[in-house]
Amino acid sequence: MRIDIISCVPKLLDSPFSHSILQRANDKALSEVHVHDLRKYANNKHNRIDDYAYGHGAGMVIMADPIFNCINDLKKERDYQEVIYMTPDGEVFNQQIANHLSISCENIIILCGHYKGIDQRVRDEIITREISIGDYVLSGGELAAAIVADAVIRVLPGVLGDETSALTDSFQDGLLAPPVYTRPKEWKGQEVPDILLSGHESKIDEWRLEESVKRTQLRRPDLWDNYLKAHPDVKETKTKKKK
Ligand code: 6GU
Repeated sequence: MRIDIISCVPKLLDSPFSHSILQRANDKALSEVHVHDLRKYANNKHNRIDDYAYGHGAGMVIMADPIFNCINDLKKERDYQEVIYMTPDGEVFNQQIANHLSISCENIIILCGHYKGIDQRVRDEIITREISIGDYVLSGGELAAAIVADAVIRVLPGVLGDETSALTDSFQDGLLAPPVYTRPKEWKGQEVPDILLSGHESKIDEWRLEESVKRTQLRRPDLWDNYLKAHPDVKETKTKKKK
């Protein structure tokens, strides 16, 4: 998968893709991330890409032309399945969206907003999808774009060493992940749960599911509600067990 990120502060994106899993995905040629400086597409000699908003009070807005020119140049080279605009008023990002993008896209453009946003006409004309990472406002879309790219790349087949490890992430089955332990067996008087040392695989899986359920019920009743709707069979056994 290829991800092209367009930004007016490209330096903000130097580091996230040069370490750990994302670096490895890049080294294994499973993903490539290219960052483009929007200022290079300014159509004036002062390199200006923003201007005052029409109407009063709204602040600076990124102009349509630099964005259009940059995306057009990219589209001349290859087809893009999605042109995503990162914006706090977009659809809230989640694991399902990450999985979907990962499965269905070969090439993606991610456009980062800044200031008061981008000219609405670009959104209407070129953008295929608008994504937010949550209900709070960041100074720009760069960190949000890095988050989306990370979540999408890590679920590409072959990126994680152990193929099953993305499947056991929190959210993949609609539940939070269970607790995990490593050595030492006893730490500050706290023991690792016996079941994990038993070697009894099916019992361990059962314990993990129970812990996932408990954690989800306690911390994310909204997720638990959705889980029950998707698994009508679970409702009975779990509510019986709780009694
Ligand atoms: Cl995508 N951009 C900005 N600027 N703020 C955000 C966001 C995006 N998602 C949540 N807050």
